[in-house]
Amino acid sequence: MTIGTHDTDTTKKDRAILVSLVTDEVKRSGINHEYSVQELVKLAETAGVEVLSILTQNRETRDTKWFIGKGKVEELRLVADELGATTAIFDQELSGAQVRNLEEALDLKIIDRTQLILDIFAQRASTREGIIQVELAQHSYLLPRLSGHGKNLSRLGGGIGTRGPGESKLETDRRHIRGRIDDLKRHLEEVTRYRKLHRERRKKAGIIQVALVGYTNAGKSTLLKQLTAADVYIQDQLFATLDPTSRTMELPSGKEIVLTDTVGFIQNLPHDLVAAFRATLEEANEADLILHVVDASSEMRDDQMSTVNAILQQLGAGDKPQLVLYNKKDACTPEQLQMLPLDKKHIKISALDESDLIKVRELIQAELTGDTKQFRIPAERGDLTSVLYKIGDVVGTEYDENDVIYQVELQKGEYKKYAYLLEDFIEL
Ligand SMILES: Nc1nc2c(ncn2[C@@H]2O[C@H](COP(=O)(O)OP(=O)(O)OP(=O)(O)O)[C@@H](O)[C@H]2O)c(=O)[nH]1
Ligand SMILES: [Mg+2]
Repeated sequence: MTIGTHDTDTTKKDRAILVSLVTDEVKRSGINHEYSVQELVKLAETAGVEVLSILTQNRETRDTKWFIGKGKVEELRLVADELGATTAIFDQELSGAQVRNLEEALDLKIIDRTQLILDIFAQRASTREGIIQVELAQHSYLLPRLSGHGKNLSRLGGGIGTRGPGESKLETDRRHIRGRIDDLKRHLEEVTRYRKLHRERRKKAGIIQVALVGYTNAGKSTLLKQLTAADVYIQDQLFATLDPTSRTMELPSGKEIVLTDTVGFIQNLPHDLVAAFRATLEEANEADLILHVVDASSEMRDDQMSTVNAILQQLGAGDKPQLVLYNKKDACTPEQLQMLPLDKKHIKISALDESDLIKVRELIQAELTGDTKQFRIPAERGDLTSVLYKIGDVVGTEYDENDVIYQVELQKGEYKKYAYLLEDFIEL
């Protein structure tokens, strides 16, 4: 049996059987378990796993010891033997004891949905920040699952990829892992501070920040590439993007803004991951405007949108101005297109259609710029001139005796901040 440690032969693919347990609780929760399993297949493939078969069990509750029923464990063993599986991947989260029991009974590597997602992130992480965040999430996930059964620790840490916390780290005790978590948190704080400084600098310079946010595989990176000619990684796979990428983009007016591509969301995003990726996700939080990119051709469109909105809420970015871009309209059925609730803030596009990109640019501009206002500033209040340049674009100046009349195209957010200084000088 191979264990995903640093010396694993990566050319040997894990061969997995996927297992889904549909309990009454799952049914009540409204989660579409069939779709969830489809997504698990994609996640497994993304992680480089060959999916051999899918086993589903309907059962009132989960089994404390085995998670699935004892009979199903036996069935799993037979199917695994027959197909030559190395791994079983469960669609729900398992307890440490369940993982150990199953591993001992089946001699298979046991992985759950959360661990699979963590593994994908570990394979993808490339920046210092990304690597720290993933390791932190992995350790936070593993810590409560360690219980002194020494020989199992390495397996627990095994994972799919070769970049999980290695065996050597996991053979150490909990105390060591706690220490490592503290270290990682400290590193992360540094990175977060740096990122914050950077953002504040952009903010001070009056640069408007717009974030692309959405379910994984919706087309966020494609849009960034199309709108800014950025050289980014685009793949028909889940979690192609992990680290945020920012590029400047020009609006039709010629004004430049910063557009940021972010990590995709998924239903049941592991809690530890959301916590660890706060620094990254913070980009959405700090944006002046969120572009919510939706795969309009997905059968699960509405569920995916709710997932994204719920996570935005959780991050404290729920009330940010948002434009919804229903993407992949070229791949939609006529019925799907008809169902789209379109208005000024919800438009249908294809990231690959030039004329739609123009629409997106215009929409962003319209959303960011408010009305044009005139201000009459007396000569002795020259100090207010710099404020006028902060609240938007000065598009015209006229002189009238001792006053200067400025025409300003307002930036909504900025104007709000300074309106109190300017109230008395608005020219009606
Ligand atoms: N048909 C069609 N495919 C699209 C469109 N936009 C993006 N795609 C495809 O959708 C897949 C995912 O695109 P990405 O841009 O990587 O998606 P993402 O939202 O960045 O995904 P993650 O980084 O994984 O969260 C790729 O295969 C794209 O080529 C579109 O308008 N129409
Ligand atoms: Mg992407």
